[in-house]
Amino acid sequence: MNRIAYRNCRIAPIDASQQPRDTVHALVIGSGASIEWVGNDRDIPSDLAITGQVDLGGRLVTPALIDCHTHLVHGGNRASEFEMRLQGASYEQIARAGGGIMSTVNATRGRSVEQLVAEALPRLDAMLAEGVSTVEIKSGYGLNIETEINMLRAARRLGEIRQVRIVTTWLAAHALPPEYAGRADAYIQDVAITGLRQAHAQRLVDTVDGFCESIAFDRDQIARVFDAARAMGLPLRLHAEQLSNSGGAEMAARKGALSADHLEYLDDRGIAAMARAGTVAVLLPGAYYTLRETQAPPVDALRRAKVPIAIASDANPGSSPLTSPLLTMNMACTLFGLTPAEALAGMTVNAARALGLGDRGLLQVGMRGDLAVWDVEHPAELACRMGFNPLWKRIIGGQA
Ligand code: DI6
Ligand code: FE
Repeated sequence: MNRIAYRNCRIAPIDASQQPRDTVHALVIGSGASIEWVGNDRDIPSDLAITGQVDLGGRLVTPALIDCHTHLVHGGNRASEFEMRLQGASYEQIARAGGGIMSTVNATRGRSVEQLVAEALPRLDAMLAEGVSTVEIKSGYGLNIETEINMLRAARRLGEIRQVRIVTTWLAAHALPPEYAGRADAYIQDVAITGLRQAHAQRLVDTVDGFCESIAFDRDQIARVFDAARAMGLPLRLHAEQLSNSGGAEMAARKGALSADHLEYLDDRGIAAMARAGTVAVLLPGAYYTLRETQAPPVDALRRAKVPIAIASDANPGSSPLTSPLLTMNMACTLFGLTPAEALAGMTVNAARALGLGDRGLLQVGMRGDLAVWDVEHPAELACRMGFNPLWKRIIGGQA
């Protein structure tokens, strides 16, 4: 039985009013991968039978980061659309002209699982290098059953070849492919629901998502996918209120969704429904930045309603080519007005909650020993700097 004491560190408080400086902390992690003891370094109980010690040199420790909303697996890139948008084309115009999500679908359909893994790996590695332990990855660039399933196979494979927990999400209701033009209801039935049954039978699906938007699917169509998912016992999330208000967040909350994501156009009804249901608000500043949106999500109203706020990269080739959790935190503060402490909670405890994972995101006894050790004085530095990575070490399940 291994039991490692990680000593001489400072633990970032989730509440920013507490300073991390004064106390020298230690954490003890057993071979069951969970935190068995945490407290003042001087007070480690002598009867804990510690088998090894690691001196963290007074560095700052946070829970390892969690990116709870990504589209990391896909073929190709969309740099040409970046150029088009710089010349004035809008995201919606590009999508309606057959670019956007569909251009990535065309690139993804031709790829094998191995190719999808190889293309996603550098993106995943960029996240891990910044202290990430857990990444959610969605399908949604196949839009046929075979490719949607291949995307989730690739996501599962990534979790086998790197030390990271991958949460997979079925997002076939992401866009309507041209072969179903004018037949969105048939697509929902034939691909989004039938494919979900098949993927679930292969244990490839952890959560189910949809894109509720005028350029994608309406509330009733998404609700049908959600009802099928609920019958399979799968948790729900939703891309909602990103470009307009279509009442998606309210519908998702009523169906008990773990999270509603984007939310720039969320209204009071949606907020109230989310507060009632305990649905997490996942804010995605990378998409807001990339699309140069001007309407920010209603952060103050979410705070007042006590809706938990998570943040995520939304890593995808079009609206958010962002694979840096630290820059995500920076953008959440600068663009949406989160405090650095809210940004950190948004990438740890509240991100875990958005994924329905109760075993991570906090440095408490019983939680997983997933730590990020940083060469910084104060946790606010994590969100303050841009393009600089102060990670010293990632410790996953107690293993450095
Ligand atoms: N909203 C997003 O931000 C991503 N999907 C979605 O529904 C963007 C997908 C893309 O542009 O490729
Ligand atoms: Fe997204």
